[in-house]
Amino acid sequence: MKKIIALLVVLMMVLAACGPGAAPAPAPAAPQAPAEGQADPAPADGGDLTFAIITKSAGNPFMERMASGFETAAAAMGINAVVQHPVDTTAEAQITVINSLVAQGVDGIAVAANDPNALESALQAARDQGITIVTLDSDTAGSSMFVNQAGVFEVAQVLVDSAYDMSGGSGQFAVLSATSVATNQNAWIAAMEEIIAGDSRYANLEWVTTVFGDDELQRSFDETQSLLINFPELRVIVAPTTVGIMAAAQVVMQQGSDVLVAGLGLPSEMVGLVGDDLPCPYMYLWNPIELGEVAAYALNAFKQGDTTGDVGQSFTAPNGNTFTVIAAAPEVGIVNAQIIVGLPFRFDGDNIAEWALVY
Ligand code: RAM
Repeated sequence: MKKIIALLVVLMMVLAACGPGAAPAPAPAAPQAPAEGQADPAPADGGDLTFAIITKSAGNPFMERMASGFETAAAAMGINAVVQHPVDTTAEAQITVINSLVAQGVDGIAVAANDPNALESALQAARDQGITIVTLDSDTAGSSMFVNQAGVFEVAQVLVDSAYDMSGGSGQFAVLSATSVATNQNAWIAAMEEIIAGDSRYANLEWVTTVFGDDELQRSFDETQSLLINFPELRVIVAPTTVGIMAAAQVVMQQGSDVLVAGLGLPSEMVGLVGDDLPCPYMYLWNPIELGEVAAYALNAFKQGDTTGDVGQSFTAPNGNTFTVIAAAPEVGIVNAQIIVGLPFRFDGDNIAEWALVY
């Protein structure tokens, strides 16, 4: 009997080691339920705080995962959460939501900004009411801290290297981005330009154009089709957006094109499109659920006086991770001091199916 139990224990350990959590470092953390018996890190005031998250837009599964992480972390801290998905990826749609949250008197807002500047006065009005503002995913003026999913240059480097590798080191590639004013995509694009200009290894890559699908599926389909028509020599499409990469990979697949697709994709949307002999040999992302969680932790760190958002400060989140505030990077459009959640993680034919179950 003892032998059978010992065997079962070993079997369980092996199975656990094979799960997504054992993916090669740096693996994005899988969402975790709070351990039983673990005290809730309830806010000092007894838990009557309300935090809101404003995503880039409705209908984007990446944004939905991010919002769910925010809700889960807020609930674990005893904080009420409000989720707002604006009608489209515009600043106007977000300003409407910000104004209504100010009227409701929430205590904190985390926003994935659709514009680098246009939200500033609405956010300032919120701050004048004592509402704490952090940005996540995409930064904007008017926030106290940017919760950055991964270092800008780390993301740009994997995008450039994907283009280099998938093109065989030379030839044409194009970028299919989100909106033309999206801070996060523009930061990665600016950093890609710098990386390519600064290394002769990339001298034979030709970046033919950057087009914008506005994180709308139809627009991204249309832009991909135009790329395939306008650039018959194109080798790679790099899409630094989960909406864009899925649209591009689907079009390439439907048309039987040889163009390869690289970029940032949500595993659950990219199953069947990522892997050997598929349009996207591999792609990168981070854990959107964890990103939302960390934004809730950051808002609470402000409320509890654990940080004022000044560069050099550190705070430890309820998940045990310590975040250190680092400087803004205005040269790539990140105007607020920031904390970095993790690193881009690679998904390929070997791990896409298991990660698709997580996010
Ligand atoms: C899309 C959005 C989001 C970005 C991801 C990678 O869902 O544009 O802002 O971070 O892609």
